[in-house]
Amino acid sequence: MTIGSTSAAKRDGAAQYDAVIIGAGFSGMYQLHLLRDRLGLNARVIERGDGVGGTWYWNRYPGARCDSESHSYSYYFSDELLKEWEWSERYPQQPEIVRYLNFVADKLDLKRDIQFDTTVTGAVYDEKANLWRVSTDDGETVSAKYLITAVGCLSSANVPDIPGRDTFKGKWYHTGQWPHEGVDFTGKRVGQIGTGSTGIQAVPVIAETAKHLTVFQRTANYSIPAQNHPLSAEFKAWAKENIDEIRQTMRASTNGHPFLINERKVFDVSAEERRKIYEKAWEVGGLRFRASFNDLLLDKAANDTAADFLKSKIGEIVKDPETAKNLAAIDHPFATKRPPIDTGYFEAYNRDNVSLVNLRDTPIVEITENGVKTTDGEYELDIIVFATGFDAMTGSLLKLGIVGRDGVTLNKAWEAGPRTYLGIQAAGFPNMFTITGPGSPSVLCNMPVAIEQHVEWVADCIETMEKDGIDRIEPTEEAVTGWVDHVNEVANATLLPQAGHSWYLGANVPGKPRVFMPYAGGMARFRGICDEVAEKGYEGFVLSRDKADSQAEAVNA
Ligand code: NA7
Repeated sequence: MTIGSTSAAKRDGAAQYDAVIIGAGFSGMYQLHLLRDRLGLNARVIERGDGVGGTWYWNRYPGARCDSESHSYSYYFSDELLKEWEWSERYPQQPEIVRYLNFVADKLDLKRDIQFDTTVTGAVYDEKANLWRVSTDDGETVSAKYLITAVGCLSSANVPDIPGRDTFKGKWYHTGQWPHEGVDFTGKRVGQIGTGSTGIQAVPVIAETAKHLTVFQRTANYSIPAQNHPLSAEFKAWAKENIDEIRQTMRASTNGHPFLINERKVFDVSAEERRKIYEKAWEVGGLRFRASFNDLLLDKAANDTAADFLKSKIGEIVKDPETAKNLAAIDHPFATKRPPIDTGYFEAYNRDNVSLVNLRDTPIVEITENGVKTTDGEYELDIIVFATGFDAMTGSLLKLGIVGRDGVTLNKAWEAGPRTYLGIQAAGFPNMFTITGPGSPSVLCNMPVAIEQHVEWVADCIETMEKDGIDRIEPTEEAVTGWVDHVNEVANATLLPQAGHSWYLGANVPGKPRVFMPYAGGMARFRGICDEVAEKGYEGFVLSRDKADSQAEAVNA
């Protein structure tokens, strides 16, 4: 087994590591911990930001908060970490999450092996040397046997190329690239484009200080109150005393949350009972609403009952009938796009300083130097907030400049859409692992649960390779094709692909291939499949050793 040294070996003047990990969010940090501290490998993390946090490092917009409940939005690999850390609210705010990740990084002494403020500009597989050559914007190139991309699913900002954007005389910001010093909205006329999870969180907070906030809505969205609150001393104690049980629930659940989806079906109960169930779920709040019945994502008629309930709530909350009508004009089944949860979103439209523009009726024509012009007229603005989401799941990967075997780029290999085996590896890119990549549950799951599973699977795989003297691992084309088919099959068995404009399908980015990217078969099932693949000697992968004449020889074919 290769035992890592504390500093990188130098070959041809360049630092050589066992593993290079790109990104220092939840995934990259844990991957570093396992490779360095469990396997004894020499691993280096390269991170663009000047601190840990990944997605949470960048998403500092007003109201930024996690939609997973805080006691489940933690690393569960260490009881010690769980016992030492204390979350303050049901849903953690962005600064608290960054504090948590710094606590973990310090506790595990991770920062000494993270190179901050450094952007990867290319990662090229050198077949002869069986090394990844990773170049960065500081002009350096390092190499490693293993390349692990831990770049997150939602970290490549999608700033729409609306004509005239650069002529705007005011300031504009994307929520995912928010200035660290914050933005003062006091006395400002603000326009916000986008009403996804981010936009829905931002509206009530921006409205508190802006002179006026105009929300430009393209697709109306469901939202469920988060019912956020400070955590009681009793709850905090309960969470620490029941770590095993919570871990078990999250592992058994479809979406990695600390609650299970109810077994009953929508039409098993009377209309009156259903209404009561939905009312109760509304009061409990958050993503638990989705767990009220087990067929909400399988049966359109069942889904309609939830959709109608949620639309009726908008009508009850929003006083202006025209605004209420536009907010409730939702065109997709409930939860087929990521369902937002909010704190005072619909209520914000009852303020005198908030108004809604329905872009379906009056689309944006251009951005002018003064503001946003729709077919209905010009809205004069001082600040535009783009809450327009991300080039999700593949955007950040494709920006890395990855080149695999025979000079084939990842962009070329994925030009018709991402193709992976288990979301972990792509054919033609030996020893490259993607954490929560397309084809894995990732964004359909409470992310830390998906991340821990992937990171641990990758660490186990690398451990096996090092022990057995394996030089490379790579999936077969057949395994990749089989997995892509399976990902489509399980998605098509649900209503999820019915939201034709969802980022799950890549439909929010012009020109992006429309492929349902996350694995919709459930986290627990996915974990079982991955475990079985490993138990069967990495079925679907080719593991090979170099022979003396440097030709590769498959060892598990
Ligand atoms: P989302 O969910 O992709 O939402 C982006 C929003 O921006 C959505 O309402 C889009 O409308 C809108 N949008 C995007 N481009 C445009 C243009 N060109 N014109 C008008 N409106 C536009 O991103 P979020 O950041 O809110 O959430 C991402 C995830 O982060 C979330 O699901 C959680 O998992 C955490 P559209 O629906 O495309 O018509």
